[in-house]
Amino acid sequence: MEAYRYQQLAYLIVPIIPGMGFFYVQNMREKRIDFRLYLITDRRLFPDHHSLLIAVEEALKGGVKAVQLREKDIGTRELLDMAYDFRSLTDGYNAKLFINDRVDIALAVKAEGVHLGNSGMPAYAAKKASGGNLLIGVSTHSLKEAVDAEKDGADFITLGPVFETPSKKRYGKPLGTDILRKVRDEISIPILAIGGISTGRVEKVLQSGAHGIAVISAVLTSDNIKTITEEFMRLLK
Ligand code: TZP
Repeated sequence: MEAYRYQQLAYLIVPIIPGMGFFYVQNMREKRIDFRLYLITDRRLFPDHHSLLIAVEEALKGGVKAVQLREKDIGTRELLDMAYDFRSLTDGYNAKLFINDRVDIALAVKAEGVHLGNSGMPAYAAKKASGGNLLIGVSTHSLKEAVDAEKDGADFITLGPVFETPSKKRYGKPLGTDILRKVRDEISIPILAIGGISTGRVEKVLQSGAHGIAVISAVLTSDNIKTITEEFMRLLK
């Protein structure tokens, strides 16, 4: 929490130091959580990798600026190939790329960040391993996990499932929206609400303290991915 506060203070102070300010702020800007819609992949929704790429490109056309490649059950070579493809794609739309769990792959493809599960590598270790060059997102499912993630040096968290999700069993019982406020009161890093988020639920989660949302199915199973992404972007402005 402290580190985040100093970082926010630096954004205000550094620009007024003549000369050095520009480069410092340029560098820091890269590290900000400047997105409110975080699109997470699930290749099982598609017949093949290529169809997933096409779907994600539609979302990029609709304005999404942060994509997490979350393909847990494939080998390193295949994941690396996918990550390179996603890097080229996201680069073309000036969007950030996050790789789930794999700091090595995030570094190899020059992703902006890594997204960690709460039972894998802790944020401080990922930060150290990347020399501070990766943004760190952490998946959390309770107040305690959220507080721990911030203490460990996460730059942002996803918190959920807030609502029932199509894949309910895999992610556990819905937490409801009250948890967002409780967590908001305890931590300073941005919270992205996850789990069953649809366009109709955006307002509620923002009012409850979320900085933004993370989604899989609302975007990737839509008949018009570009349009639904545009709608999310409009609601999250
Ligand atoms: N973690 C908690 S819920 C969830 C993850 C990865 C899945 C969210 O998927 P959807 O389809 O947006 O509900």
